[in-house]
Amino acid sequence: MLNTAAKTEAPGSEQELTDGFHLVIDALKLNGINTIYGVPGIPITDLGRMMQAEGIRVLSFRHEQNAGYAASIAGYLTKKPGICLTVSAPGFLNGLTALAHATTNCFPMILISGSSEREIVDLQQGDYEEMDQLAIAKPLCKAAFRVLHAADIGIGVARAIRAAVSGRPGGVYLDLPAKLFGQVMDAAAGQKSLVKVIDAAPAQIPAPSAVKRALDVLKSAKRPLIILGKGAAYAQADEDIRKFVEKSGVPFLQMSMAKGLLPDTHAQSAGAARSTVLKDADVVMLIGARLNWLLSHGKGKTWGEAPKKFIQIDIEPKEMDSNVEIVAPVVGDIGSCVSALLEAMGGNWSPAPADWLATVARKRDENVAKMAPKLMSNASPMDYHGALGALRTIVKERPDAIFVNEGANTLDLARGVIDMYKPRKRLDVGTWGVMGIGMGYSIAAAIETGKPVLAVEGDSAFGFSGMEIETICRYKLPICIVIFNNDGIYRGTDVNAASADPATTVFVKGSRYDKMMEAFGGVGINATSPDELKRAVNEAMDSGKPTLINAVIDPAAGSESGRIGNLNPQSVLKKK
Ligand SMILES: Cc1ncc(C[n+]2csc(CCOP(=O)(O)OP(=O)(O)O)c2C)c(N)n1
Ligand SMILES: [Mg+2]
Repeated sequence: MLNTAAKTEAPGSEQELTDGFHLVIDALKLNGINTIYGVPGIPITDLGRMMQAEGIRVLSFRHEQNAGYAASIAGYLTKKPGICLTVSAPGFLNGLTALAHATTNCFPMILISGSSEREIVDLQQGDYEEMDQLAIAKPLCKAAFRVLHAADIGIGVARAIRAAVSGRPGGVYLDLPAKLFGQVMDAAAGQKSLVKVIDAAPAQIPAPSAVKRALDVLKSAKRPLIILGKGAAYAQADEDIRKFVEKSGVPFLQMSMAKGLLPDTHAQSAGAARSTVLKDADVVMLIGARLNWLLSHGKGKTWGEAPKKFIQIDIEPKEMDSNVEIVAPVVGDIGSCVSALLEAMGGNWSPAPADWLATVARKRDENVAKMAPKLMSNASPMDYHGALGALRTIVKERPDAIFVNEGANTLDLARGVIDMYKPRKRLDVGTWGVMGIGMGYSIAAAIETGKPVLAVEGDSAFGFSGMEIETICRYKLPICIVIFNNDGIYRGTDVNAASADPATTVFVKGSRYDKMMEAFGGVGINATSPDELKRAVNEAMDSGKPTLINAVIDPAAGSESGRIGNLNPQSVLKKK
């Protein structure tokens, strides 16, 4: 039953009452929100308890940032806002990084935070966990709201949901002061105040003229390229996107989290010929992908000398011309746009020139063949390619599993080596290249999809959210964590010549992260060769038991900053 109101004896009459706690719960349930990620404490401990009692799944984390990352990826996977629930000031701030991350990555998420007494906070009189949270959240998210009256909870929750998922999705902050939860009102009036959000993310249909313009440009191309971004994966328009790409006959690149939207092994995939297609293409169609740093802003060396025309499909009009001229902007939601493109192509569309596709395929096959022997190495200590070769086979055999990935070399090399076969199976550091998403993403992926999770983590990356292995063991989630342990950040070989302190990028040599897992009743394994690693991962995936595998990687194997070392500023002064 939705209405959680309680019968209360009011003097003289029996009146049914409800309060802020129950109205928040009812408002969320009415809108189909049934999972919360958070950390309890004043003023939201009882809210969490009551939510659980009312059948909402409440996952209690060890740090709000990880709960926030979990909520953000839950939003990406489900197209419903992921909810993170935090306490005031420090809990709120811990969750805020994830809220900003959700906004940057266009994931729908709502950070609901308890807050302290407005009257005291606003006079800066030093309340318990005093902070003007609404003001701080505002610049970091898509929208921010505060509810002061129980009768407004329904509207507040509805606005937060709609703001998070409509248009370009993003993070929303909802501030709920402590006093609100205890406010009492008539239950029937409370019930009436709730709002069910109808059509939370309305379709945004592109203009037919924009669709025609885009197809005209595509038709004129000699060497076209399609780039699929995570916006395309988010749209869940998988079938239409596949049909469109296949009908067009155009080679495609998939951005990191779009990998698997079409199988990476697809005949038109240009994944292993990235530098060739970026340089040589004459028309580039971006679908749910932004021309940000991840695509070198659409200009410069990466994009070569050949003049290019860009077609861009995005829900956000402001995205157009952000870095280069877009000759054919198509604004609308990806699902509507792709279906309109398909329809407008008609029955006799001539596919892209076959010689271009053949050139791309040749280059791709050459590069794949070059890489193959490296992936078969069974050397110990392992290098990245040997270890990834083993994991690549496992992912191929288990295409439904979710693959979570963070680190520097661990991320960049895994992205290149591990083929994905189904949409939304690869979850990683996203637009910011942020470390710390690993355990939060893994937990939410397991909870939201019910599928097994394989998390491949650099030893540094893992450290940002490592304490959540207790959470994983507590909820008995089918998550297998593989730590690529090379004794540090990028490499474990740096030396500090100036003092006895270790170099800034190195960790304790020979650490055994597997022992941490055992402390919480999970399975811990130390793997020193690709064969051992393969056996251990397969066993973990078969058993579904929380497992952590410490994969010992040669500390000298990595390179500075993985594949993006060029972004490091250089000192012009001579080294001392
Ligand atoms: C929140 C955050 N802090 C710091 C960084 C800088 N950073 C980039 S990669 C990385 C760790 C790389 O080491 P590891 O995860 O062990 O991967 P490896 O290259 O050793 O395989 C760090 C600290 C970041 N991206 N995000
Ligand atoms: Mg490392």
